This record gives sequence, structure tokens and C-alpha cells, in this order.
Amino acid sequence: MRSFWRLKIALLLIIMTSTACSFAVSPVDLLKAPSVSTDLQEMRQAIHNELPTGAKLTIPEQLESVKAAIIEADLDGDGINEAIAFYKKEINQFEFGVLVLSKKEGKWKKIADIKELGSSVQFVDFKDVTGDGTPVMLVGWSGGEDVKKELTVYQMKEGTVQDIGRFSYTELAIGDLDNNGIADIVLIQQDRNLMNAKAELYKYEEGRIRLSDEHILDGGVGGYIQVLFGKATASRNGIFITAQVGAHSSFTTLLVKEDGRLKDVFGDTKQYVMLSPYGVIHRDINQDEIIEIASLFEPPANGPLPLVDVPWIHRWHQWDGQAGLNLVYENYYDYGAGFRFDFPAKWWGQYTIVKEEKEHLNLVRFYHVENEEKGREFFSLAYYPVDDKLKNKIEWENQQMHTIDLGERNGQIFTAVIPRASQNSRGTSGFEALRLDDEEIISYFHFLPKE
Ligand SMILES: [Ca+2]
Ligand SMILES: [Ca+2]
Ligand SMILES: [Ca+2]
Repeated sequence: MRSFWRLKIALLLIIMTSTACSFAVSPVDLLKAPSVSTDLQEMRQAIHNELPTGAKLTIPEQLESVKAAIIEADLDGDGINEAIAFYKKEINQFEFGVLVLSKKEGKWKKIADIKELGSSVQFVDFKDVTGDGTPVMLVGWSGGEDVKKELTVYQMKEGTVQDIGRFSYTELAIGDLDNNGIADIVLIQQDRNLMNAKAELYKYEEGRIRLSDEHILDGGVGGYIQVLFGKATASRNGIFITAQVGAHSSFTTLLVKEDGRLKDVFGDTKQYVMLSPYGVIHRDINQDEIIEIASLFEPPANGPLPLVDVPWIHRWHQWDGQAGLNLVYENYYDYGAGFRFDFPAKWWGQYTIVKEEKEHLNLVRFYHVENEEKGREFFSLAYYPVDDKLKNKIEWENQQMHTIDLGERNGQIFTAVIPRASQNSRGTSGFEALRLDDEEIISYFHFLPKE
């Protein structure tokens, strides 16, 4: 398969024709454009008219959620968007194409019909990688499982579209790492047979995209869980590379660009936080635009538990700009039940979690921890079938528990159950100072978005 793919790539042709091919029919409901800046009907019709016989519009995998079969982007910088559409030949499932149409003097004209071979269009993006202020089209073509993907960089100049770079890759990230207004291309190359991996930095020079730096990565990893470009601090961007290590752990490397080169910000300073017992996904959890690095921590003072039974605490860290990390957020996720609970900063390091699962009643209990010992219970989050609502309510009333209704999800009722000890007036030290009131409990509890 690999050699077939390589051979076909070598034989690649960029065909630019200006003759309309056929009036092939494709599902009109696929045609949804991301903007209304252009006369949609006219644009759709023009794309239709240029589709080769037996071709069907296809949506790049990365855009599947937005259902954009026609993409608009200004590829020549004249202020008017080009219309770009990917298609697939029905008879030969390895034949793909991209149509680029430009609006000149009020009429849509075909600029390019680029033919490629692959099994899917994985990725498409439009970024200025040359520094001329005009975006290029970056397309990731996939040749199928076990075959390296191919990134092609297309530039529109003087009315034609040309390929200015073509590279195989395992994973990619594209963004402006050094804030100079020019997007940087970073490709991760992993060879699982040779057990090596590296990150490559590319830049535009003399009309082509060229390799400008390499950074060796751990080659013993399984695969990549996430490769994310984003803000690493308020002023610096980075690439967060999370690889699977061992059976279920993950390890994250944060790369930035310094003096034109890729740099692992933690280098040899081992950051325990970057290793997580289970795979994690990093993101901007506190909505300050900076990516937080997630890791899982075992709740303290619980005694030994099998890994699968640990009610893991999610700890979210930000890079401090040097070789360290700052803890900025902590929460607990229960994906099965569909909720999360965020912990206030005053709780950090002073609480633990115990999960109790019974047939009709699940409890996530939060306890105070002092001197590494489990103390009194703050409260618990209970969830149970709707039918058991009355029974549980009566039981909690008999036990003089205070309860707060948190809502219903997937046929289950969610209730915060607060023991007497945690209902007393607020003190100023230890357990009393950490106690949460009803409003706080409600504000820290969130249902997860439905999938
Ligand atoms: Ca244009
Ligand atoms: Ca840059
Ligand atoms: Ca953030």
C-alpha cells in the first residue's frame, strides 16, 4: 500500500483546465457555505457545473461538524473570496480533487481542478505561511490506515494554483509560533518500526516551503492522542504534543519556537505533571485563552485502590514561561454519569474523593483532608434513577441531611446531600472555613455537554 501511494504521489499532476466538464448531480443539501458573503446559489451552481463526471462533493474530515462542502477563502488577496470544493470520484475511490473557482467581473471561473490520490481529505486550512499577507491552502491527504498522510501547500498566484510544498506526516500543527504574522508549519514524523519520532519545523524560502529545524521526540510512544497549537502563556504560542505511553498513560511535550528553532520548554527537567496515568486532552478549561495542561491525580488518604476504581482528580496547569508549571484549575469528571464538579482554589490539597456505587444509588463523596488524614465529609453528589426520588428523599430527611436538587440527566436525578456537620454556621479555620454553601455547590456543578 505504501509503495503504491508513493508511486501515485510521484505521478501527481496538477491539472488546470478551464472547460466545464459536466453537469454531474450531487446532493444539494451537502452544499452549505460557512458565510453568506457571496451569492450562494450562483456559487453552488458554478461548482456543480465544474464537477467532473462521476464526482461527488466531499467534506474534509476536520470540517465534518460544520458540513462545509464549499469553503470560501481569499487565495489571491484581491479582497474577493474564492470558492473551494473537494470532490471524490465515485468509480475510483482513491481519486480526489479540489476545485478552485474565482469570481472575476461578476462571473465564477474555474482557476484550478487539482487531482490527488488518497482515501480521504483529512485536513484543510488557509494561513499565510509565506509572509505576503495572503493565505495559502494547506491540505492533508490521507492514504488510509498505516499510510503516512501527505500535506500539500497550494499557492494561488497570477490566476493559477501551484503546489509549493509536499510532505508526508504523522501529525501536524499549523500556527504562528513566534508571533511574527507568518504561520509556522510543524510536522510530527513517527516511525513505529524504527521506534523514532521527531518534530519538524518548516518555513517558506525562495518560492518553496522548506525544512528549517528538527527536534527529536520520544520514539517509544504508541501514538498521538492530541497535537494542539495554542497559547502556552499570555504572550507565547506553543504546540502541545500528547503521546500514548505504555498501556494507557500519556506524556505531553510542549514545544515553542525560540531563535528560529523548536524548543522543548521542559527539556531535561522532568515534569511529573506531564505524565498522566490515563490519556488526557488539554484545553482552555478556564476560558482565559491559554491552554491548560491536564493531568490526573489520585485523591489522597484513600488507601490503595485498583487504578480503574480511582476517582481521579483532574489538575490543570499552565506553563510559567520558564521551566515550571502553575496549577490553575482542579475538577472531577464523571463521564459515565455526565457531570463535572469544579473545586474552589481554597480546597486544593485539602480534600479527597470517595466514590460509592450501589445498584440504585451512586455517591461521589467529598471529604476534608488534614495532616494527610481523611476527616469529615463536606457533602456528596448523589445520582439515582428517577423512580427512587421519593424513597431517597425520605431516607435523607430521616438522617437529617440537607439536600439540593441539581437536575436530571439520562433518566437520573442529581442531588447534593449535605450532612449535618457541614450545615453549621461558617467558622474561620479548617473544615468550617472550607465548607461550601448551597449557591457555591450549585455553581461548581456542571452537566457535561451531550455527545
Ligand atoms: Ca480572491
Ligand atoms: Ca511565525
Ligand atoms: Ca485557560
